[in-house]
Amino acid sequence: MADIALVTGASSGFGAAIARRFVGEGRRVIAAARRAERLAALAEELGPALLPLTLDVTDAAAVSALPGSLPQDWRDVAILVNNAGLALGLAPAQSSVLADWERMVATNVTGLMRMTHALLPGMVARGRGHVVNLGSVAANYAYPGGNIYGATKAFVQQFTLGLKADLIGTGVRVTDIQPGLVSGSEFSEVRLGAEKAAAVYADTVPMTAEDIAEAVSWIVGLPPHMNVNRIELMPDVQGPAAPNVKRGR
Ligand code: NDP
Ligand code: 8X3
Repeated sequence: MADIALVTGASSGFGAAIARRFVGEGRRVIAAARRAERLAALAEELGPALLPLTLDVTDAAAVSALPGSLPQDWRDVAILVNNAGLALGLAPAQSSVLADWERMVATNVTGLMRMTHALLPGMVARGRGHVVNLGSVAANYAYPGGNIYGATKAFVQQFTLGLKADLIGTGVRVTDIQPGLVSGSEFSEVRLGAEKAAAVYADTVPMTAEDIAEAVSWIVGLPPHMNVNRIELMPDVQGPAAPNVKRGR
């Protein structure tokens, strides 16, 4: 029987690219997100190897009921890709909207935590599995306006490493993928609105959602004794910046 992967945030960007890649490689994919019509289109495109699942990762009851609410022959999830996530705005902390901060934490931190809590016991019981978390370079390099978004991705990094410590010898692997500039998703539109989003990628060659899917595919396809703990990915046009210095007053 083909491996079953559950990919959150599969209605767009990385998640949709990962779902396509996995199905192309012979896996069965549970594609989860809130926008049912997007998932239906993906199911139409990819056929019976894809099960669309309307799910809000911030809905605690829906997530905890998840393992038992999947169709019987879709329950043995071998790969969980915790990809659903977002950034909202680039305002400095002192003028940020608290509701935006709370939504980032609810999705990127609490949602990822709950999904992992729901699906990890089954993986350990079956003696195999892989939790792939979508972190970000924002966990490693603070930049102006990155405040809470970067902090949520720092959580993802530390939680991944904590899981690694707990999962030694269980047959369950765990990875934090930390991309930098990537186009081909709605990330910047969600963060900044459509008009400003275009400027983020203007006159650059960013990575693409398919590049991220390729990295995920490589990581989960490695021999079972190999675990990529974390991996940082940037396009060649990007690099970490030196700390800002304000001159004059
Ligand atoms: P997109 O905005 O294209 O995709 C985000 C996905 O998350 C959508 O499918 C959205 O679906 C889903 N989502 C958002 N909130 C929820 C929720 N509450 N419940 C379920 N699904 C939700 O962005 P990307 O593909 O670029 O981002 C994917 C991940 O990669 C994110 O975690 C992001 O932080 C991270 N990342 C992105 C980078 C980039 O430059 N693009 C770089 C580094 C990391 P729906 O609205 O239908 O629910
Ligand atoms: C998205 C990459 O640099 O905008 O996680 O934080 S960045």
